[in-house]
Amino acid sequence: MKKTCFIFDLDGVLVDTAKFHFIAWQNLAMTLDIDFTETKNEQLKGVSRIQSLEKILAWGNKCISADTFKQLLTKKNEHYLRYVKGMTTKDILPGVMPVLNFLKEKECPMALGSSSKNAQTILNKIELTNYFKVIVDGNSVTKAKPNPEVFIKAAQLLNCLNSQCVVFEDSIAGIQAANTANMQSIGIGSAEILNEAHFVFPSFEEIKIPFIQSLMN
Ligand code: B16
Ligand code: MG
Repeated sequence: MKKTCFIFDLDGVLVDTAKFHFIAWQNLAMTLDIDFTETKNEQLKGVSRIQSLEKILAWGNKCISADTFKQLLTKKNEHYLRYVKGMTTKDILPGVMPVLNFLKEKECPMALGSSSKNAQTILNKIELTNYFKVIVDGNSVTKAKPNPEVFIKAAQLLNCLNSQCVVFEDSIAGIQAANTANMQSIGIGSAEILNEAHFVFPSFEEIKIPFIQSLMN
């Protein structure tokens, strides 16, 4: 029998970069005179950089040129990367390391499945690159979450059936992507927001090893 494979989202699951994305988008929205709240930010989690800006502009009923669009994307990313620059292993969210170490010890295949084009930079900063046999990020997919491409690609590269994959996600888009791929979805965050997930935990700290064992073949 094949082993269960575990796919981890990055932003908001392994590290709290979701707050940095929020600050950078909020700052950009402010300069465009667009109202941007935490509720709206939920709709950007897991969504690609380009689609995030498209959504913000639509919320503000703004039309801009292709050149300005590109400039704004660069501006947002530069602002975001200023926060990323200072990241260290201390930024790994509580409860993550015990689960990663347990899965590593049991030789369970693990992949990263992130929409971020900065995923590799962040993984290096927090020294987690070596935990993942496979890394699929915003540079290797053509369709962003909620499209399941990122997770399907990760499963293929792990040589694992979709139905044998477990996905940890903090975003509505990511949970939808995992469900569409016929994978088990574990939401990290609010049960109200992530109500489509198969299981939801407020944070990784609440995920105990017996639960992880219950997911394993
Ligand atoms: P970047 P994840 C996603 O990462 C973030 O949740 C989302 O807010 C961000 O817009 C997207 O990555 C693209 O990120 O601008 O760094 O390429 O949660 O899928 O790990
Ligand atoms: Mg995320």
